[in-house]
Amino acid sequence: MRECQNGFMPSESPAFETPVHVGRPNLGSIERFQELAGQALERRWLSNDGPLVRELEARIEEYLGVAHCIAVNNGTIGLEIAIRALDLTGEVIVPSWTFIATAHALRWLGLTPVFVDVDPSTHCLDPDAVRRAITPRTTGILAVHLWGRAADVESLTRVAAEAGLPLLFDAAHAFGVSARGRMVGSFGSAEVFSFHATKFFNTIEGGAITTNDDDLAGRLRLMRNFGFAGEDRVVSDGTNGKLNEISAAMGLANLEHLDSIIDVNRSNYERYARALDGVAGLSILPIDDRERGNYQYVVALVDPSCPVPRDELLDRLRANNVLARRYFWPGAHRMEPYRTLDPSAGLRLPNTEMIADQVIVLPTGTAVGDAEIDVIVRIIREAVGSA
Ligand code: T4K
Repeated sequence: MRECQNGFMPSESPAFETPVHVGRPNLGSIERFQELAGQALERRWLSNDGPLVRELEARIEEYLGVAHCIAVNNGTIGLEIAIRALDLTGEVIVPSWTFIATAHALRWLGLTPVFVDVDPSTHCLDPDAVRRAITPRTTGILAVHLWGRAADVESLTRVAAEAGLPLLFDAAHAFGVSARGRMVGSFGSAEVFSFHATKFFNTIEGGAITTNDDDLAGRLRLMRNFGFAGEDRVVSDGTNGKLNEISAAMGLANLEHLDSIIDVNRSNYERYARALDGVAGLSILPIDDRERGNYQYVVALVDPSCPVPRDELLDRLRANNVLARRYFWPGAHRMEPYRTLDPSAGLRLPNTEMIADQVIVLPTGTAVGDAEIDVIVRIIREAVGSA
């Protein structure tokens, strides 16, 4: 018998023989990927601004309606390059309710993340709380479109403009998502996507920074490649943020199937929402269907009125080989080094603390079919019903 994440021992006969995961990669056409990757191998051009990377960047610019896409080797490096290119220093406002990479990117560069609370109805930064948290030491705002729900871009843009601060978006979850009818990718000074294998659109590892600012785009391109402006001319700080050609091949192959992947995600999301409707104390975080969504996360919220505590329900799922996750528990402010640096941060983050105790992310994506969802729903309903 294996031991589950929370120390719970699985029963002898789990509902699934092989695990059903959160984060199973979506694959477009494997043949198309092999064809494109094969071309790269034959060209013997494998990295450093290759033709597949350029093609991927052009396709993304067109899809998002943004002037510049700078492909990078992962979302975290993308955030770090954008933070450097925007000259952020000192303190930057950021949610604690996000994947740890958002805060860590700041800290890795010697900046101080100042955690601000989120709006419980969207799980994204609360613009009023941001306004109240701005001090003379604040040099920027790093907002997150969590779960692929766009943050309140209008209010955040207004708050940033009033304070004269750059606004950067962590759009790791928000490829293919719109806000106010406009694709995420051209809000704020820049936006940073992750194309990690677990994202609904993936380049294995990868990401992109997008912006409409020509000067900023120039700085971002330089910084992605060690600051090289020519073969032996280095004109700025820089790092190695380059995406390789095999990853770009995966991106191009997956891009051709983007709409059908979103259709599957949406259908999975709706199946869960319908089937779990009415379960006591459990709800699915709604998605604003006036906007385009990618539906890549199915976020179940288990509130205190649910007869089964969240962690017990998670244990029950995991005992049945449903590898659901309690992302992003317990919140960045309760992880190191932030916990030690500011042990009382939770007092200023009541919504984050509440949400962190409620979330279970359920498996979805093209590897999860109707039959699996029906079984997962049955496990949840039985757990709640028998409590
Ligand atoms: N900002 C935000 C808001 C983010 O969510 C992320 C990343 C970033 C920034 C940084 O972007 P990147 O630098 O990563 O591009 C995963 C991903 O590694 C991470 O990219 C993602 N967010 C985060 C939400 O999820 P873990 O620690 O949960 O990964 P892991 O290894 O536990 O895998 C998750 C699930 O996926 C497991 O059930 C296994 C499954 N899986 C995973 C891989 C890689 C597969 O089935 N196949 C696979 O190939 O972080």
